[in-house]
Amino acid sequence: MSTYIKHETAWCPGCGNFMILDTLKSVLEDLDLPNDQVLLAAGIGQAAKTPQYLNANSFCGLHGRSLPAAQAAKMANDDLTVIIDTGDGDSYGEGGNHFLHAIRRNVDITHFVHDNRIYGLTKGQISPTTDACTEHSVNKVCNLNTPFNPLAIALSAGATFVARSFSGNKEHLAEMMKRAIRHKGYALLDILQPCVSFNKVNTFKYYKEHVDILDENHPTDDHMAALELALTNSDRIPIGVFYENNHPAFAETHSVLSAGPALVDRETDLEGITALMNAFV
Ligand SMILES: Cc1ncc(C[n+]2csc(CCOP(=O)(O)OP(=O)(O)O)c2C)c(N)n1
Ligand code: SF4
Ligand SMILES: [Mg+2]
Repeated sequence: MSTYIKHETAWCPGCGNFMILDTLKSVLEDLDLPNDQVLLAAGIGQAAKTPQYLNANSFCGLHGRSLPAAQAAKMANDDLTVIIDTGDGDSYGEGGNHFLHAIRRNVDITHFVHDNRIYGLTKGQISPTTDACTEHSVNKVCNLNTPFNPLAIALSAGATFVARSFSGNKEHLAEMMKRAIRHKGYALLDILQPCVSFNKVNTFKYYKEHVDILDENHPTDDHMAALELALTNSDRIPIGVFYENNHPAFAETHSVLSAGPALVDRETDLEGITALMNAFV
């Protein structure tokens, strides 16, 4: 029996989050990851509830602040599989600054963004990825902000794995999740997720009609090709792995982290720490 037990959820019937939760659960089982060796981190929002519905270690932090905690956990315990599973507002809005700098640091963590292009929990305010000139429940005028392009921004900041998937295609989503988790370094998977209650523009039907699976000849090692693809102004939405490289992850290049076992398994020099603390009294 699965150890990743599913609990009762508080999402609207038909929400894209259900498929993401189900897919994540089966991916963790398929990868044979023991649930005590998985950390799911999130901030606040509908998407950010996901870790609470799975039986694994979890961290729920302030809005947008799960990335630093997730990186710290991975640095302390390299045996953990660390997955940030949260929303577009949490990741690109409130957590935008952490997003940029987590990419640059390239700690071996996986970042799943449930991108419903809206603030769902707070009832439909525009998010960084809301389409330009669209109107929503509490935003009754055309959105005048230029939409944030998470894939292009991640690529420009030097992300070592960048991909997109769609919650309406379970097989594709599972494959992308597995590749992102297996990647050694920071991996971004932006997941297109309909919010049936507050985003009446980017619906299941809309995505079914606009999403294209990336051609298998797309060169995933070509940074400029990935950037060009991410910046292409078209109503077609490619999904798949845009880019991946094998640059060493943070722990491999850091002299202390690479020098021995995980920090949590090392002897603690209590006397040295006490002396250091006392120096500040
Ligand atoms: C600092 C701060 N600002 C704003 C809020 C209010 N707030 C809570 S959830 C949320 C929206 C989250 O949006 P997103 O991450 O896209 O998640 P969704 O609900 O759409 O899944 C906002 C604005 C907050 N809790 N803290
Ligand atoms: S408000 Fe939107 S994102 Fe939140 S549970 Fe309902 S459909 Fe899903
Ligand atoms: Mg959202």
